[in-house]
Amino acid sequence: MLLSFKKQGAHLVKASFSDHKSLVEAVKKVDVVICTISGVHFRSHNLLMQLKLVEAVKEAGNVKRFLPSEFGMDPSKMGHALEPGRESFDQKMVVRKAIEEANIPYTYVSANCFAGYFVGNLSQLGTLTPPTDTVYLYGDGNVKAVFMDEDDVATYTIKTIDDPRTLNKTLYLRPPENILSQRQLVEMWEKLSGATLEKTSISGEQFLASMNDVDYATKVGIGHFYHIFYEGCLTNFEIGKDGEEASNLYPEVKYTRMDEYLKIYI
Ligand code: GO6
Repeated sequence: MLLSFKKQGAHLVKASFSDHKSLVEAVKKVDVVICTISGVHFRSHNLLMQLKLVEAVKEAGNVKRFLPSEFGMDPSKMGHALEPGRESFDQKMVVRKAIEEANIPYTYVSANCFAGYFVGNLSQLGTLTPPTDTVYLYGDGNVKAVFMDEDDVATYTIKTIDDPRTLNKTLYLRPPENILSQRQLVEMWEKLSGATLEKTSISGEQFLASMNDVDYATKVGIGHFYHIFYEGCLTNFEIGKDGEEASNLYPEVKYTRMDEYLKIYI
């Protein structure tokens, strides 16, 4: 992946999290730092590494904008989140605190549901492709979520890095046509594929009870899906004065609609 970036003209710089000086030197070469370190694959190290990066950015002193690795739900709205999924929100808040205490200029990107994890599978857990017979609906399936093509997340992220309107703010990706309920997503797929799926509703209690007897990653997933599809945590608040909405700031971006995105699964 890194070499493919190089092919497209990116200048790769070597640095190591176990070598503070090398991090500072790397950071000194750039105006903007966008951190995309995974919380899934490096769960135990994500916090430590991001704090080391914040430390390097602070010492380097030249960075005009820092974007920590967030790109999901807004962690500042997840203080009530269920264990064990809440860990990543708590850690993101620790990183935010370090950034703000160091007076580093920042933008937080709340990208909501990456399509690869939430759309191709019609938001079914444990699979990444559409179900063929039965689709499980969370409750009545009518709670609104926000679905984003990952390339559009990148496009909006790059737009924001030198935009004074997003300095020290959260950029929420909520393009109006991608604010959809799970039921609307399923209907899009049925229309596209010509298939009719049997719909089985799962109650919130039933869904939470399924957290017993599953592996750690699934427990995390169940908690997150619960907040998104039962509670509506992505859409149950208005964007306040500390936030901006991406499609509103950048109307020129032709974001991918989810019926278009779903075509690859036919
Ligand atoms: C994505 C997932 C999909 C989990 C967020 C288990 C943090 C966020 C929308 O890593 O747990 O099957 O905001 O079996 O702030 C994972 C998590 C989704 C992907 C949710 C996420 C979303 C993390 C699964 C599964 C498709």
